[in-house]
Amino acid sequence: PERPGIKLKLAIQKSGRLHDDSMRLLKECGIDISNGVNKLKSEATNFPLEVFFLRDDDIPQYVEDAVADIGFVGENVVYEKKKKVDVTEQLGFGKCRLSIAVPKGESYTDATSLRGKRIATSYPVLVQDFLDKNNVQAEIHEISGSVEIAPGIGLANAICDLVSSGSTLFMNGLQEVESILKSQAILIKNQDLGPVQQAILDKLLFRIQSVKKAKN
Ligand code: PRT
Ligand code: ZN
Repeated sequence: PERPGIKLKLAIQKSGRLHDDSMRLLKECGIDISNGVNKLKSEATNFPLEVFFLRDDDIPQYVEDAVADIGFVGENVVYEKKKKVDVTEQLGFGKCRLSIAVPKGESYTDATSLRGKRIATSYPVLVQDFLDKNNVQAEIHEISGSVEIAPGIGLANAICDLVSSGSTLFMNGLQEVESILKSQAILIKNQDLGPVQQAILDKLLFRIQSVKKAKN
């Protein structure tokens, strides 16, 4: 029941690692976005879609609050924020892992090696979950960026951060010892999506699945 005037509102990252792949996916779905630079909002010219450009950290909240109907965002952000949204589809880009790392040469056998240690991270919720699951008590020190320098400046004994190639850890004299989450970009949706929005989303999902199939 697609009605003129009603558009699906999609939140994507404004700039950063997921922006280009998010825009590319829409393009591959045959959706043209008139993307003005520095705009907060844009509309598709050939599909009932409105796109909001936001900080990735804010996307789960906007989708929970129905400011956006759906969003493209990393699993790591969704699970850290613990917002009430539905995970609908894995998008196949933005792949990384959230890993514990310790200074090179330091011994690490399993999670119990972290007992009483100080762990620097931007993902306190996910790290606490991991520690709880393993019955380990440790101190979490939350920092928002440049986590990998924390051990070198005496701020922490270990870190937990996203890793893709591993070169950032290597350059900072750290070794990856444990991966606590595998992540990629996913499509999240509001839990009370209206029927018109759901019908548009179904069309979008059909196209996304076709794009993914073509790549395999
Ligand atoms: O401004 P905004 O808040 O929107 O962006 P941001 O700076 O918070 O996020 P951004 O653009 O850095 O990352 C967006 C998303 O990309 C993340 O939430 C992940 O889902 C995904 N992603 C994939 C990554 C990486 N790979 C990644 N390697 N995000 C960050 N990194 C960083 C990591 O933190 C570390 O500093 O890259 C470094 C490690 O990379 P390697 O290749 O050296 O291992
Ligand atoms: Zn962010």
